[in-house]
Amino acid sequence: MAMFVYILTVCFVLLGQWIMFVQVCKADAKKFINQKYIIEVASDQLQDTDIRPLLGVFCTCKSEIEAISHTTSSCLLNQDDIMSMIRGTDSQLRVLNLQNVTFSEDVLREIFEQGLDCEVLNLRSTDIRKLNISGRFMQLHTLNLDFCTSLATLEKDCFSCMPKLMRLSMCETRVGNLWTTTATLAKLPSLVELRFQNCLGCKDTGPCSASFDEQKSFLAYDSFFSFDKLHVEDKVVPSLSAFNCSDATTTSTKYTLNHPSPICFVKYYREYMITSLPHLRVLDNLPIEKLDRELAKTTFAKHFEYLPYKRRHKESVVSVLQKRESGTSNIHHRKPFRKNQSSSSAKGGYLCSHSLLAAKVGNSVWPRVHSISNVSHITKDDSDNLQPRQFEYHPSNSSLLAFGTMDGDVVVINHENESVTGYIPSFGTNNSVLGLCWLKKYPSKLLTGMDNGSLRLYDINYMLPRVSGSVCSSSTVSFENFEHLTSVHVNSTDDQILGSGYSKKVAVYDICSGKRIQLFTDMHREAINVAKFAHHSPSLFVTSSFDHDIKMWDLRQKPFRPCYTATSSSGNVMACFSPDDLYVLVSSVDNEVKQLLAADGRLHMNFEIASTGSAQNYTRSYYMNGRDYVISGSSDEPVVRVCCAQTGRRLRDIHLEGRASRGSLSVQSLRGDPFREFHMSVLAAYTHPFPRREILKVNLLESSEFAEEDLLNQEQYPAY
Ligand SMILES: *[C@@H]1O[C@H](CO)[C@@H](O)[C@H](O)[C@H]1NC(C)=O
Ligand SMILES: *[C@@H]1O[C@H](CO)[C@@H](O)[C@H](O)[C@H]1NC(C)=O
Ligand SMILES: *[C@@H]1O[C@H](CO)[C@@H](O)[C@H](O)[C@H]1NC(C)=O
Ligand SMILES: *[C@@H]1O[C@H](CO)[C@@H](O)[C@H](O)[C@H]1NC(C)=O
Ligand SMILES: *[C@@H]1O[C@H](CO)[C@@H](O)[C@H](O)[C@H]1NC(C)=O
Ligand SMILES: *[C@@H]1O[C@H](CO)[C@@H](O)[C@H](O)[C@H]1NC(C)=O
Ligand SMILES: *[C@@H]1O[C@H](CO)[C@@H](O)[C@H](O)[C@H]1NC(C)=O
Ligand SMILES: *[C@@H]1O[C@H](CO)[C@@H](O)[C@H](O)[C@H]1NC(C)=O
Ligand SMILES: *[C@@H]1O[C@H](CO)[C@@H](O)[C@H](O)[C@H]1NC(C)=O
Ligand SMILES: *[C@@H]1O[C@H](CO)[C@@H](O)[C@H](O)[C@H]1NC(C)=O
Ligand SMILES: CC(=O)N[C@H]1CO[C@H](CO)[C@@H](O)[C@@H]1O
Repeated sequence: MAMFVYILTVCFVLLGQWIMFVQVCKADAKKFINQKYIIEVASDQLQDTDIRPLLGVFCTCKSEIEAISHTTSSCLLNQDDIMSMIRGTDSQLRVLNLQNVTFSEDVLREIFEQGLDCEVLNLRSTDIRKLNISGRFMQLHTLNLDFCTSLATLEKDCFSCMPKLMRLSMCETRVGNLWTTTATLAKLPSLVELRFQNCLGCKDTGPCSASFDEQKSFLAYDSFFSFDKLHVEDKVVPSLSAFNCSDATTTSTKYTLNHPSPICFVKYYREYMITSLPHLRVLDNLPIEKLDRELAKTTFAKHFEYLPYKRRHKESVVSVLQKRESGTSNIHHRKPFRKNQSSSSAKGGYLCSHSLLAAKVGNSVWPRVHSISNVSHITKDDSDNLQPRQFEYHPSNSSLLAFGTMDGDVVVINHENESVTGYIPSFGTNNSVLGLCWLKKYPSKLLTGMDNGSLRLYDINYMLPRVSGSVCSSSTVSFENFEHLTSVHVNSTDDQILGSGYSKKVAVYDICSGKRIQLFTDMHREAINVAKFAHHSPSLFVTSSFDHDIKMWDLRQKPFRPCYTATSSSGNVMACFSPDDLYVLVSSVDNEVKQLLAADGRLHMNFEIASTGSAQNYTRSYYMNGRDYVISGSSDEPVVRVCCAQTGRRLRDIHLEGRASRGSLSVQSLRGDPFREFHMSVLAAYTHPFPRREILKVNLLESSEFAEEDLLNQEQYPAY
């Protein structure tokens, strides 16, 4: 059927001040019925007093009104006017185009709170920071959020009142978290076309495969009103550009993608989306065929962990608990157990607790995150918050955590009830605490290392929770200085200390005398970032250096030389032993994270985290849940990644950036809680609006999403 466009432009001049264009548009030339109007209002010409007559015009106009378009960005109207204009036409409004409008947050908030009856909503290039949508958008089938460059996260319920939404476009936003985004999108029952980037020139979300002729027939139409008009006619019409989109359907390599949101750079993004959103038919203008779906499933299974501990189906916590109580847990259908009653039942309990963990983690895509280092009531003057620089969980007391600050304070807190147990103020010196290590045999002792090289051993039994003159001098042991110190670690039997720093040296101190007993020089070609003892072998330690090498050492070895050297492709930042000393986890600059066999340094697992391209960025990784999971963060990204240590599959990325303004949060350090599975703490540093730091406690088992998660959250597990 031949299509053409009929345009009638009527110009009203009322009150001598404002201009309204009513443009009547006809898409189907054969039947002059269903006339539609597009009303374009140049809002910057409007004054408050004009609204009433304008609304009058809208109301007398019995035909359907398709759009109110504010095409200019300098809007003189106050927000109430805009709202009354939208409200005044709401029942007739099918298309609302607010493209490029600079609204105050109030207007958007009101629209999101109250909802609209329109079918198409265009918020392209508007300054949306939060999609906190609680209103009902029952008729909405097309939503455009392209170029909303402030939008970083989707609130978890933002799409719960859009039952008919079929097409969603979010090119060039800041959305980056595959996990939370997918969980939010999964709440849209009708969503079939989605994009976070577009095929070059494609204006809408449909598959980019139409012929040129079809495109040309819409040329006049489109140039007349450059908005997703075409969806209104329920025709999927692709771009007007010269790009040959038909290539796209055959091979994805020729497909040129534009304006990606950060989410598109997560490895296997497309496969993850396709597998998680089974109703989707078009993603990023590229149709999803049956084969794509099958391949995506395979890729997903290889690289992602849908639920922890290989659980396949989301279960409710309550049903896992019921099964556990009634003894009908599905564990009996899994691996056959040895016919040893006691070990089988022990194993059963173990698997059951894994089921419970999987159920909880599976149900909480938005982990609970909150700050535990803001203990401002102990600071000298209240304006001066403590700025943590390093922290360590206590190895045997599950409530305790110590942190040292940028200014040299040492604080021991009970992180369960967030009270201060001990506090040693810096007394005005400003040396940062870079190294902290708890002793194992003497659980009240804490070793600290400062950036000026001073090493001290404190006894927390003599530390007071508040400032009180000269503190605990009798209980403090001082050591000989270590120049450029960055890291300290105590040997597993608590008798020696390993110190390393921005140098090629490592020193061994005797803990009783405070004397340096050994100094090894030239252990590496460049600075050593950390030196760590093994957990169980008292004479073994590993060093990681910016010279790209990891070296394993044994103090008993004579002559003294490394047991082996393993090389990374960039400078090493961190190395640590797994709790059972079977593996060494190595993190190098820009997200190179690997697990080596501690015995000989062979590669066991490469976690394949996408690099950011920044050579300056320090990646640090630690173990969580014993050695089952690896958590990794970088000083360039507001993200913590959680991977299964045995399969390398990604369980989840945790984005912390919602807590800060754009680009201002970085992960300085992180640790898995040694007592609570899927709990960790992250040392976050912010640059805006002012520099500050805090320790964030992250609980992957808990979220506000479902009430049932609150059950048994406090359940503790023994240390490994
Ligand atoms: C919206 O703003 C962008 C950049 O500010 C501009 O290129 C584009 O033409 C504007 N669109 C409309 C419809 O005004
Ligand atoms: C979202 O909006 C509701 C009201 O609609 C408000 O109660 C709630 O606090 C808002 N949430 C956020 C995170 O802004
Ligand atoms: C587009 O690509 C298809 C297949 O690659 C080719 O057959 C067709 O001629 C191309 N059309 C244009 C306009 O380049
Ligand atoms: C069951 O296994 C445990 C440990 O694996 C072992 O100590 C015990 O002797 C075994 N019992 C029997 C009956 O085999
Ligand atoms: C720390 O807590 C105090 C109140 O306890 C609050 O006033 C202050 O804003 C908090 N600081 C930060 C950085 O969150
Ligand atoms: C942990 O430390 C706190 C504070 O020092 C103490 O009250 C508590 O009894 C300790 N718990 C254990 C199990 O030692
Ligand atoms: C926190 O817990 C510890 C030991 O469990 C207790 O001694 C202390 O009084 C508690 N502090 C607060 C503020 O509840
Ligand atoms: C601490 O640092 C500030 C600024 O960095 C400096 O002005 C001050 O003199 C320092 N104080 C000491 C005791 O070193
Ligand atoms: C290092 O700093 C600490 C406290 O900040 C101070 O007590 C110590 O004397 C300093 N050591 C050196 C060598 O400057
Ligand atoms: C660590 O502990 C063992 C066992 O007590 C001891 O022989 C060794 O000298 C200690 N220190 C080092 C650095 O190995
Ligand atoms: C700790 C560190 O080196 N952080 C760097 C990360 O990268 C940014 C720039 O990408 C630097 O400004 C930081 O100093």
